[in-house]
Amino acid sequence: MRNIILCIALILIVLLAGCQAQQTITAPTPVQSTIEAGAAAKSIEISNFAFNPEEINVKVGDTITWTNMDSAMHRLASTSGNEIMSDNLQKGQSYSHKFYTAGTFEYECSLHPSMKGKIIVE
Ligand SMILES: [Cu+2]
Repeated sequence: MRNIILCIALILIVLLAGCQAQQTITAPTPVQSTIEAGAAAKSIEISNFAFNPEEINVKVGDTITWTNMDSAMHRLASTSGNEIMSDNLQKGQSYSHKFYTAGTFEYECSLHPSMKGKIIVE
């Protein structure tokens, strides 16, 4: 009698565990949502003292994130105006900027002015 109760208990545990496992597998994966419809996030890598890509086309409302992959520090600055202006970026640090107006925005690294980049916002 005791064995039967143990058996039933074991079967119940296995069944419950099975149910939970199935729930985990069939749980819907969340759909990645953007805060604003149509707005995109673009990224530019700063590596080997260059912006990669050096020139990029984006749409109004897009956000660009620069990430410094160099051991050297970099600092972004518009070459005219002040649309793009970051703090000093250490290795692994990022700077993001959202573009609200169309136009061509040229920038450089103010610590290494030979590093040039261009953002074309359409
Ligand atoms: Cu630099």
